[in-house]
Amino acid sequence: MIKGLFQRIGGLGGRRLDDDLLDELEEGLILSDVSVSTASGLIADLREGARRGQIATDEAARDFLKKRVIEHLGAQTAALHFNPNGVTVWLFIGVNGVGKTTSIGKMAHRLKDEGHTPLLAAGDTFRAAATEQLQEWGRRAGVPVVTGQQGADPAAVVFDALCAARARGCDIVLVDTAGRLHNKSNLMNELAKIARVIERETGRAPDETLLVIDATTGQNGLAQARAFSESAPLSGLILTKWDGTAKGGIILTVARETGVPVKLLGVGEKADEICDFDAKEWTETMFS
Ligand SMILES: Nc1nc2c(ncn2[C@@H]2O[C@H](COP(=O)(O)OP(=O)(O)OP(=O)(O)O)[C@@H](O)[C@H]2O)c(=O)[nH]1
Ligand SMILES: [Mg+2]
Repeated sequence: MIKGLFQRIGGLGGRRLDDDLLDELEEGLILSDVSVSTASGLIADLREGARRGQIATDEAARDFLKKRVIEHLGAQTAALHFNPNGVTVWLFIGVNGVGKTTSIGKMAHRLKDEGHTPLLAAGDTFRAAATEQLQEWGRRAGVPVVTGQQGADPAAVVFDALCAARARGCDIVLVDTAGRLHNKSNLMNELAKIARVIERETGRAPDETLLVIDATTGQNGLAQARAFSESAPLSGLILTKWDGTAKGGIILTVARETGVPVKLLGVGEKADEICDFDAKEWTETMFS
C-alpha cells in the first residue's frame, strides 16, 4: 500500500513539487496498488494545485494527498449495523483464502467481549475442513456453531442457524460462506439464495454484507468488488492481511469506485488482531 509513500521517495526534505516529484508520487501510488485512474486523478489535482501556486513543497503535497484520500474513504467511520429489534445477521463473503473464516472468529471473540451472544453459521459446506476450522474458532471463543453436512445447501445451514439463534436467545449470527470465484455464476446465485433465506426468516436483509478483501490481492480486488456487489448489495469491506504487506492501496480504489465503506481491518492471524477501520489513521500510515 502507500504505506510510507514519502519514505519511499526519500522522505520529506522540503523538496520542491516539480514534474519529477509528481512522477515519483504517481509511480509510488501505483506501486502501492492504487489503480492507475485513481492515482492519475490524485496527481492531476496536485499538478493543478502546483500550477496555481497553492502547493509548492513535498510537505504541502503530502497534506493535500492526505486530505483527498480521507475524503475518498469517507471522513466519518462507518459503524457496523445491528438490528435493534431482533437477531442481527452479518454475512461474510469473498474469494478463496482472503480471511472470511478468520475474520468471523475474531469478531466472535470481540462481540462476546462486548456482551453480545453470537452464533456462527458454517455456511461453507463446500471446502473440506471448513466447518472444523469454524468450530475451532467457536470453541476458543465459547460461542455455538451451527453446521451442516459437507455438500449440504448453505442456505439450509443458515436457516438452521437462525432457528437455533432464536431458540437459544443469541443476538447476532455471523454467516461464513465458501470462497468462490467471482466469475462463477452458480456460486454467486448461491449467495443470493442465502440472502433470500435471511430476508424471509428475519423480515429484513442481512444487517451487514461484508466483502473480505486481501490487502495483498492487488488490482483484482476491484473486479471482485464489482462482481460480488452484483449478487449481493455490499454494506462494508474488510481489508485483511494489512500486517503483512507494503501494499493495500487497492482499498482506496475499491472504496472510491463502489462507494462501499471500509469497516474492519485485519492485522494478523490472532483472535484480537482485527480493528475498526479508521480512515485518518490508515491515511497517516500510508503517507508517513
Ligand atoms: N497475517 C494475516 N493473516 C490472515 C489475516 N486474516 C486471515 N489470515 C490468514 O489467511 C489464511 C486464510 O484465512 P481463512 O480465514 O481461512 O480464509 P477464508 O476466506 O475463510 O478461506 P476459504 O474458506 O478457503 O475461502 C489463514 O492462514 C489465516 O490465518 C490477517 O489479517 N493477517
Ligand atoms: Mg473459510
